[in-house]
Amino acid sequence: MKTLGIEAEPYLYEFEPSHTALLIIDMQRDFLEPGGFGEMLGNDVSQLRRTIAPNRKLLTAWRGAGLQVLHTREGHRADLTDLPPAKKIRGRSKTSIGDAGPMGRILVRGEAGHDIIPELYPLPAEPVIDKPGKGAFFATDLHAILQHRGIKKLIVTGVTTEVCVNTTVREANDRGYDCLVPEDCVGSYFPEFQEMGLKMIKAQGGIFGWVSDSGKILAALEAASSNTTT
Ligand code: TIU
Repeated sequence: MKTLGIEAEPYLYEFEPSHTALLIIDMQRDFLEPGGFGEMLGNDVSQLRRTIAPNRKLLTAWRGAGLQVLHTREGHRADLTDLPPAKKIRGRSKTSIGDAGPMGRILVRGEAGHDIIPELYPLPAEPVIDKPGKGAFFATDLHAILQHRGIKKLIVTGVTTEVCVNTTVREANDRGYDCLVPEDCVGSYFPEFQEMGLKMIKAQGGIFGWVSDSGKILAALEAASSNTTT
């Protein structure tokens, strides 16, 4: 496939599909499912759950086009040796990371709540990046994997818009990747952070990246596949 264009803000996002990966951030049961850690903290998970259907559609189309997909999960080792003490006590919540939660130990690798929701479950060939922080590049091998695979651009989706998605887009930008964020595929527990989190990315001529929606990505893929078949 040749270079494609996606209508986006602040301007057209151009990409070569074989050098562009779909990076799905932290679509984990503890953040999205009713009864999980996110809801236990008093958050409205419906604000995140509206992203599941568009992510699924985009993931299906991206896989169908034979393009690269990576997933991330926020969480820690069972012995919590990679959990900064400051992160453990932040929030002064009675229940925190590593404690028994509604779906196993909270944000601990291997526990049910830490895993990715079934609707977007990774295929065996799709790398899953286990990250201890908010950004997907910190203390992970994500950059190395992307380099080995010739990836130059990222479509970044997932949750939450202003926390792990924003931090990852900023980290990616500093490492030379062009990021596009489809707004219907990212979610925040707070509508005002959703709006501002996206504005921050595309402001100042795309200071961190581009913002669009999944329909426009699907349209670009469809146009490319009909061009190659006719
Ligand atoms: N994945 C991610 O964004 N982790 C968070 O802790 N997000 C919150 O919004 N709390």
